[in-house]
Amino acid sequence: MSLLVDSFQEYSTWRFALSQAIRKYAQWLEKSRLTDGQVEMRLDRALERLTDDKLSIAFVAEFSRGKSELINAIFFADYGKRILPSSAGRTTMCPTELQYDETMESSIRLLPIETRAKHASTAEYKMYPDEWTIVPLDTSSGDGMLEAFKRVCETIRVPIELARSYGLYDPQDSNNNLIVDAQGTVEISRWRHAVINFPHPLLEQGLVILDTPGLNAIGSEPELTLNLIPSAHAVLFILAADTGVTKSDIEIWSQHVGGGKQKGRMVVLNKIDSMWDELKKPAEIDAEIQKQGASVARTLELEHEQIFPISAQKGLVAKVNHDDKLLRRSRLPLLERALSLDLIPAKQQIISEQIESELEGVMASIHNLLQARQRNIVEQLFELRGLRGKNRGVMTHMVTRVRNEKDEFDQSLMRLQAVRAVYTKLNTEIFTALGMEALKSEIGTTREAMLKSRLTIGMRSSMGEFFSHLRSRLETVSKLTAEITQMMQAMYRKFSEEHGLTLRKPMQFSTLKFSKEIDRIERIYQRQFSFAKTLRTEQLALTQRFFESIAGRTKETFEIANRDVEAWLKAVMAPMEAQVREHQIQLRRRLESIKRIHEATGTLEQRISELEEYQRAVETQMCELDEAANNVITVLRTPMEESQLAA
Ligand SMILES: Nc1nc2c(ncn2[C@@H]2O[C@H](COP(=O)(O)OP(=O)(O)OP(=O)(O)O)[C@@H](O)[C@H]2O)c(=O)[nH]1
Ligand SMILES: [Mg+2]
Repeated sequence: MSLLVDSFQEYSTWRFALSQAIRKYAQWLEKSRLTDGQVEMRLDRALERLTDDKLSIAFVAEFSRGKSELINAIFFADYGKRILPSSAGRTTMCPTELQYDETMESSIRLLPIETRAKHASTAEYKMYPDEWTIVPLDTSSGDGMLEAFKRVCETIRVPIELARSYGLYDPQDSNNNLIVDAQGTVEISRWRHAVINFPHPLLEQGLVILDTPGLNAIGSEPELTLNLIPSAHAVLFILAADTGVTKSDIEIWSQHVGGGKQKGRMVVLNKIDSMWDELKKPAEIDAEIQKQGASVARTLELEHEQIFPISAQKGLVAKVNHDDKLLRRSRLPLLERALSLDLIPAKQQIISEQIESELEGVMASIHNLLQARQRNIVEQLFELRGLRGKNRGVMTHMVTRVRNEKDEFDQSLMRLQAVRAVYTKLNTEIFTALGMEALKSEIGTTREAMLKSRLTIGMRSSMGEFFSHLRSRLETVSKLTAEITQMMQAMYRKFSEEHGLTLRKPMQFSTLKFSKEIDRIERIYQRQFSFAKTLRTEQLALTQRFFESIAGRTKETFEIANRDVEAWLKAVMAPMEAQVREHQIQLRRRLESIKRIHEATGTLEQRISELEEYQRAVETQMCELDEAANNVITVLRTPMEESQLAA
């Protein structure tokens, strides 16, 4: 197996070890009765993030550059044959995702092309299984799989008018190379999107592979440009040595891959075997490959090292026949190595930072709680030991003192009630600004305005308004959360100064990542639509379809924002409530034990030794807690063996 496969497996092992450590920590908390709903929720979120973690790799290129062949060579050589159909001319007709979701049977789900006539994005259609044609997949037979996979390539002939209304045929587009036959029909893909679900070991571990069709199809499916390609962790852009860099290659590169500015974007120069001329010396051939690589780098404005010359076909053949010499010659292992070095450590770092920030708060609040408990015991012991050999007068004085302390604390609790009321009010305001209902109505209004307008200018202004409304909603949320942070900070300070509670400063909620996402969506929209004044039918159809994808993507963004802000709201309030509860209990206990000693219903020494025993128990708890927490942190911060990756 390749290095990429190995290091991906290692990454999965790490994720599993981390889940185990978090589970152990959670179990310990439960055993020690230190959890509450809020803590549980946050630990669950971290665990969910780990199990749902996906690694997606997209293969993007003009048709026939060898995308499908390269996927076969990197991932599916162990089937001993070509699993994804790959042949001359257009083969992959629609975007194809390969993944494994264990809640679904092995199958190919195909979304009919007719759905393009409706205003819904593929992402939305994914929520309605009945809209898809399902082809069962028999994974025990390689031939059976191959047959089933061919369905993805099916085409139909439709009248030009229909193709135009789907946004698939535009006579004025110079990249358009659909041929109209005598009956006035053109050949288009039968499907709009395909999802292949089967339990391949890598897919089981969360790998998602995206195979795409050439420029025509990429440009007409906004879901790809807006969502699937930008969100892929790695994008491999493929050129072919026999065709060189064509105009449409460059268009795909700059419009859809994003010009290589993002991390994890790689350029593959495929089919170098077309340069393996028997009459030339190996050194000469190498020099030619070098030269072409350098020329590609110049054209795309990249460093030479960023271009990977390979032969996918020879790589696949070499793997199937266990021919090491040919495999080396195909240079496929060099690409795989670069991909794993580029991709997996970065992915691990992202997820470990996310999990750490999620857990940090939980761990600190539990730690502080136990520490407060310890401090309380120390104070009580000090108090009680001081009573040894004292007369009743001193004890009466003591009872009064503790009672006063309790009264003062109760006063503060009243003030906390008032803060809670304001907090609830601000909560409501946040969800009004960020709520899905509000977003849906923004989308509705914009959609209507767009349908009415046939002029670019009208369309532009309604889109512009849409984005600026979304931004101002996020700004409102930002202001409201800042207000809450300030209020909570004041409350935290008060409780720590007046009652000795230790609370971590509440963290500020940031809407930055959401407004960045909105900016990103708007940028893609602007890059795509620099049309003339009046829109032609197919441009209109495309813009409207594009809007549906934008709407879908913003809905997703808002859903995440809602979830995040909800978790944050709990995280600022819950630790304080837990500590306040704890402090209340301790004060009551203290008062009771002093009262009992005062009324001579219990003895001082008995109470002292009870407390000492409790102190030892809490100390042990603290040690256990630190151990469980440290264990999680250690796993979290263990980067995958660099040496292994570099091997
Ligand atoms: N000589 C040579 N041919 C290759 C190589 N890789 C792919 N091919 C051939 O190129 C043709 C296209 O390959 P595909 O894998 O179907 O290309 P694709 O990019 O998936 O094309 P579409 O699905 O049509 O968008 C097929 O005939 C392959 O056999 C290679 O490394 N060397
Ligand atoms: Mg293909």
